[in-house]
Amino acid sequence: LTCLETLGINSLKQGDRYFSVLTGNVCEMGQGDAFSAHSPIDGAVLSQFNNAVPEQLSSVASELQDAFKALRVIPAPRRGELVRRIGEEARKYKEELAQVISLEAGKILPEALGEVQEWIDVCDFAVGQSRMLHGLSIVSERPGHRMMEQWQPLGPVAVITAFNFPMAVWAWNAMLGLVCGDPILLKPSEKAPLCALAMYQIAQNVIADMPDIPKASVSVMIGGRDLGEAIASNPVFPLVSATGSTAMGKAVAQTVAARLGRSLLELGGNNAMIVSPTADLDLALRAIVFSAAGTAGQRCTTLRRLITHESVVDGLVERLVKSYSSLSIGNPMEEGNLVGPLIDEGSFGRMQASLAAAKEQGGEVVYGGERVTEGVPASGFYVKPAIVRIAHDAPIVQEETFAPILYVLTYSEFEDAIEIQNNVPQGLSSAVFTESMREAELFMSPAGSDCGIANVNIGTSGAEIGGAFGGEKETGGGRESGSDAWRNYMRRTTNTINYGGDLPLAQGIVFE
Ligand code: UN1
Repeated sequence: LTCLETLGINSLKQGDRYFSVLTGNVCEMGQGDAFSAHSPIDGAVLSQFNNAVPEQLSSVASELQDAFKALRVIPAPRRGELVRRIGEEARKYKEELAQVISLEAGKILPEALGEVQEWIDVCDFAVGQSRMLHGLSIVSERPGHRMMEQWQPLGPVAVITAFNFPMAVWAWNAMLGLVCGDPILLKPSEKAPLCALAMYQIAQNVIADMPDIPKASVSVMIGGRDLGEAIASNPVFPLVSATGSTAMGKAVAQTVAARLGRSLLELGGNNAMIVSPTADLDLALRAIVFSAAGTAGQRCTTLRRLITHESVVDGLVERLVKSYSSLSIGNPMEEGNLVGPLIDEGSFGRMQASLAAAKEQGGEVVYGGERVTEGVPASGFYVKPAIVRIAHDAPIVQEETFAPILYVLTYSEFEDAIEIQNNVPQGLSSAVFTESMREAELFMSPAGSDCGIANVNIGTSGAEIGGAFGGEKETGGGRESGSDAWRNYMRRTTNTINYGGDLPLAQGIVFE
């Protein structure tokens, strides 16, 4: 595995075990249970760790607190320079970084390269932002007074990530958090720990040449659920940013709320696309296949529900089946393959259970769903992406199954399609394919999609970093990456300054 060698990850171990606690100053073994991370490609053991335990958090937390004291007074453009150099390193090692993603998450190389590109893009965005942490100037009602608003660094930020975007999600949070003056502690998915070490190594290489930047600004702890809980309950972290399942997010949010901390959540999606009778079906078809079958259905933005007008549904399903049958499924590191493996056997089991439930609830599997064993590495869980025709009110359609299952539903009136689209607990991404300006505008209006992302004539997945990313309801309400998401990582202060010789009170109060 030359990519690990080139990235210098192999130095982050003792014997055959990687470190689980890394703060730039300290690299330590975890003191908890041993675990190994396997490649979904062929089930091979990729790395061995010991879980970091909650007792190991307190020294890390105090290092991050010290780091914060230094980082918060370094001018933001200098922190931008740190992120600019991290972006340069990510560019330099783009290929190797993508390989690590592919090995650990099973993503096909073009998509893994795209993920590293998200990291690079958000670096550029954050560098610009580092000179635009603007506050407001506010007029005062009092003579000889002036008011303003400033944005100040918030404190150490904990970032808990999922296996499916092991680099991009950290980067959205960390690159912005760093320019905002916050040290970042990453707790990665235990399924993708080497990605975390790769990012750590890239950042530490940069920090080594910038002695004013505290090393612990980019820290990592690898551990299990108990470590996540310890992080969520620790008041050293004013903000906990968590990406993953709704169940995990609810647990984190409640723990953080109990100490009145802030959480930034990006949880499950149950993303839908409405296909209107006016739609450009050639375009829709391409968008559906990438959104539904791409990444083997393992994006939180994956298209899961296709709400199709009854007049076009049969023809569209026929074309979809044809296009699904030509998808090359196999080793994600081999050129030409478009669908890689599921992350593990558990994921395969959940997919099969959902398909069985769909059938029980009157659904018809019109394509796929079964395991592929020919022409793919043994021990990987490769599947044919499934297409299921089912009633829109079948209970299984309410659930996010993190696998490639596309439920095809039908509608007759456009307002009903919007109703169906909104009638799930999640609210991440949505799309409409239509040539009707009225339908497109209605879909994006207050009476339209209730999701954080509402697209017209493009799919539900593959968002650019410039927009605010996230969604409503059980998706958790957070917005990360572009737009004004930087404000999550800062605290707002309101300043009132008296430059006069008198002390007039607000609201005209007389107190003497
Ligand atoms: C995720 O699946 O957690 O919009 C993030 C997209 C990607 C990010 C997905 N840019 O599909």
